[in-house]
Amino acid sequence: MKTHLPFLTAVALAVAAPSLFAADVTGKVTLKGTPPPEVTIQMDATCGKLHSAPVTTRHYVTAPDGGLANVLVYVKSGLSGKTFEPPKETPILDQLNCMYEPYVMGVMTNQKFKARNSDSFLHNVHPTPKVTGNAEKNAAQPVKGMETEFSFAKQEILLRIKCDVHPWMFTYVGVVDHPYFAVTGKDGTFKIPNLPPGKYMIEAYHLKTHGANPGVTQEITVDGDKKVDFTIEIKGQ
Ligand SMILES: [Cu+2]
Repeated sequence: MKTHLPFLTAVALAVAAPSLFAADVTGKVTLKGTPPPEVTIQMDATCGKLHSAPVTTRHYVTAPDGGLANVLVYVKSGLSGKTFEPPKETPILDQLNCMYEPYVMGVMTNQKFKARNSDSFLHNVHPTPKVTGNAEKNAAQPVKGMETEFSFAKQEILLRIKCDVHPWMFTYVGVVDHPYFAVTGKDGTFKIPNLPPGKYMIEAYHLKTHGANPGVTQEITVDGDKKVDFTIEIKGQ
């Protein structure tokens, strides 16, 4: 029996002190209510011929069960006083067939990301921030494969980027002043990894639903992996 004691001690410690370990916060955002129909985009001839079917706006991208894509889920409060280094990864914001991909993405403040032109004609990448300290920029990309690096210093939810050549091309970047954020996928799920133990307010923000208002929030205590689901309701219908 003696030989089992170290193992049991280790188990007891792990159970007694779960708060020593960072945890994953996962969940799903579900849309309640029927979204208005998307609008068909009227592309010019050059762009139109790249698509075999009509392309629409992406205001409410939902799964059959109501899972809502393109929601920025992030820690709204609970991290104050802490500073974080921006992640080394440089996410790609692509321009392909006259559409931005992805439609919503997240980066940390001062994290570099690259806008790329994957089309064989001119796009320009034109961020139009509203938060003081985030600079408006404009990068013409006349050649296929061109990449331009961007980063923004201040938190902004969400920062709009447009293409001036193609007036339907918009994309939105959640600039968050820490690394604990995620954007929901096509099924509405998200994962915020490695959140340190603590008490947090988590916000789920959806551009078309919330606009200038805050998203929906929940308070959670992270002392191990946590599941937190959100419902976003379309009002006024
Ligand atoms: Cu364009």
